[in-house]
Amino acid sequence: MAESQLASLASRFRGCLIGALVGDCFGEPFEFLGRVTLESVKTFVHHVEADKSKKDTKILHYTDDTEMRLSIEASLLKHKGFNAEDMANRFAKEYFASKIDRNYGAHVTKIFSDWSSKHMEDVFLPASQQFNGTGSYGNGGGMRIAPAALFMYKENSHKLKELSDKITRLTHTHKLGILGAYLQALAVHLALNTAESPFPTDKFLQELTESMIYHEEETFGKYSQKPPSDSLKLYSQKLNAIKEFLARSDVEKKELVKTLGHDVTALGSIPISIYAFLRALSEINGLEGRNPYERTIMYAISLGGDTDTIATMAGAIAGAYWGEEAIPQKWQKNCEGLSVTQKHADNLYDYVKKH
Ligand code: R7I
Ligand code: MG
Ligand code: MG
Repeated sequence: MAESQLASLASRFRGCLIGALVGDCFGEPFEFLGRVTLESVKTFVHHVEADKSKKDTKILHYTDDTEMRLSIEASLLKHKGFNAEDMANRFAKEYFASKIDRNYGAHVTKIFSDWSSKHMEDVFLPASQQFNGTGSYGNGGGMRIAPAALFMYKENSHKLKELSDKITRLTHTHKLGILGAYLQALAVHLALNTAESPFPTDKFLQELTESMIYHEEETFGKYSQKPPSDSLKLYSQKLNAIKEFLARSDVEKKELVKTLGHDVTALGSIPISIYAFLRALSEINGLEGRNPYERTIMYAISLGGDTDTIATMAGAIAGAYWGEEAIPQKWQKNCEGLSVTQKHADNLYDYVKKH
């Protein structure tokens, strides 16, 4: 596909969800491995692509990121919108039914047990009681939120936020967990709605930053625009840092990770996912001959840390812009859950077209 040729909307719906799936499945073997390099990611991808003997090709399993995403899609489609009890039931049912360890976050599974063991009048209650009542700021809200952006394709960002917040609050009630999931949803929504080529990076970052400043002020009150020197505590500050990094050609992984993070928190993983997508719009040393979607996934994983989640979030944004055709067939067919993901993408596209 020529990079200047934009994919159809149906292809972008598929690209977004398959893009997320591939990021999860490819990132999973590297999650919190001590040392991940671009070379080790390339070796892994070559192995997947070699595909010499079908017998040797083990399917790559997805993790919690995808399992929960699939439940969100099924629930939104079934109820033509958000239904808290149904979505919670699906999250818990899939978790307890799975024969594979999907590597869920340490605290979120307690919520599933609470839903299952107690008569829940309020499905939002268990999440709000976690961490002494502040709720989780893990990246579990952001990792699974892409379908909300597809479902809200025609709606404005306020409607998108309403849906994103409701879905996230089922398991994550900390303000940073909720805001982070919305930032990821908005990034996917903007990418999906971008009809310009080349990708308008400055405009995209400006829209994300303005929205974050607005909602951060609403959430935390007015704050100084000057970031604290030791760490960045707000999404808008991290987005400013991304802009500065993109303007430089000499950014080392160490500096990126120190500033943006690559951990299981929402604040420590959603900004670096957005950065990976934007950085991969341009050539990356060592990834010559790879298209921008491939670069996004390989580069995102090479940044280490929470690799399945960072690659799934970066992959959702990249796929929403570049479309399904940008994702190599060999990558797709090695991932567990491809056909159900394709079906959900098509059903969401049909739903959006009719409403
Ligand atoms: O956010 P969550 O669903 O985890 C998602 C991550 C992804 O990387 C997946 O791929 C999977 O591997 O896990 O699960 P939570 O248990 O809600 O949050 C993840 C972790 O973040 C928690 O287990 C805590 O270690 C940490 N954390 C907090 N620590 C202190 N105080 C989240 N919130 C807090 C907090 O308020
Ligand atoms: Mg995971
Ligand atoms: Mg993860």
